[in-house]
Amino acid sequence: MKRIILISVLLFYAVIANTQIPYTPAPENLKAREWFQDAKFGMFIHWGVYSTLADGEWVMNNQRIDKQTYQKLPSFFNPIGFDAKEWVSIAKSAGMKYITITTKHHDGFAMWDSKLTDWDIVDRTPYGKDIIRMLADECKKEGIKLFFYHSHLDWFQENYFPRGNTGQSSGRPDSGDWYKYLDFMDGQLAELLTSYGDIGGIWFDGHWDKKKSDWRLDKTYNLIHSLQPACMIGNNHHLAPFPGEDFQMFEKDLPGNKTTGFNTEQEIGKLPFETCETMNNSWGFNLQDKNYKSTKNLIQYLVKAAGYNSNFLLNVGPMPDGRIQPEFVNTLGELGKWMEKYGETVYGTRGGPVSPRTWGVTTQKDNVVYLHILNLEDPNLLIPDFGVKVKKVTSFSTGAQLKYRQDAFGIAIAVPADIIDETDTVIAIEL
Ligand code: FHN
Repeated sequence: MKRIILISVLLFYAVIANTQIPYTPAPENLKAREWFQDAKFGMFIHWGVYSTLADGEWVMNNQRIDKQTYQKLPSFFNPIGFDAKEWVSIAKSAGMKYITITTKHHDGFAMWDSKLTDWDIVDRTPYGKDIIRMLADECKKEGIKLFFYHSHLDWFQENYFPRGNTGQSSGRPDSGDWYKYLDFMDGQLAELLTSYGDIGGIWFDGHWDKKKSDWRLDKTYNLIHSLQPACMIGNNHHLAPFPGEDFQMFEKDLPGNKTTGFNTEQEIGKLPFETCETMNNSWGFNLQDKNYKSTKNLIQYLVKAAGYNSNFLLNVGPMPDGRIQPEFVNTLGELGKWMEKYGETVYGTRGGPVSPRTWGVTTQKDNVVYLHILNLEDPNLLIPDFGVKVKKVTSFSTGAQLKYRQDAFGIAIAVPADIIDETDTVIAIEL
């Protein structure tokens, strides 16, 4: 009898251990999600030793540089122009509320003082300082939330084996212990979440390199949430969200548009959204990439994202000397001026009652719906009725009341020529 009881107890625990407990976000995590959705605009920073080659963050893979050769790069990395204060001030004056920085990109190089490897900025570069520490301190001082981009994919670690679709020319042996790699990754994440204060979120990337592998995401996600329950997890796997995630990102695309080719399987979930985009065509510093997006284009991208109920994370790839290139700084300054005037129609809003159209998008805060007209085709705009009585329609920039009619056919609004702004004509509908 005793034996039967013992076996039953053991069986019970074996079942419990293998049962996945559904993820219930902590109250502080739900609060963080609200904050995130209100914040709307963040700065993405791709920076690493690859910037010395001025050919983007994929240079190790694209130029087929083996690991031995790539290890020369840290000795060229001496960013004496890096000033955390300057970066945070550029982000703040652009109207950005948070920063997401690459702690480790696919080359595996740690931009903080990792105790688990010497493949890091403090141990390998003449600069020898922990830029994550300096940035974290400055962000805290200035009220900017800090998020960490962290690459699952690693072209440097030998235990990242079997290898995935990329990093094939890194010259690593054809053997390695995958679970040791995952332990190492969890260890590095634990360092990042226990030494740099409150972290807004972890922005994973690179899962797509080995989609079929056992990534042990539950363990990693549980670790993050147990160390910092409010820390939001997002994973750029280009799929529908996995359990344990707190936001969903869309790379170079608006939620659901599936225009990039690599996100055809990406279904929209119920989590807060974030769209990320580059200011030229590169994430990491690229000397030859002069395809700078105009201020108008970027404002319209930000506004469209808001209309899709999404944040906008705009990337800069700082130069090897640590400065953000002047072309980006100028454009960000112009975005900041626009946000000073129109921020009210973006911050704290959610996607409005009329879904995105060819003429533009809507956002809403409390009893005000903002029409963002990005491409007006006719002097009168007819929008579908959304079932609430309109009290007043005004031009957001001039305050002038506009003529409108609300009936069974929808809401028709007269848009006079003198309020038209070719970047974004904002109309406020008071309900
Ligand atoms: O390979 C990366 C790329 O370098 C960059 O970090 C972007 C940012 O969204 N994500 C990956 C590609 O999906």
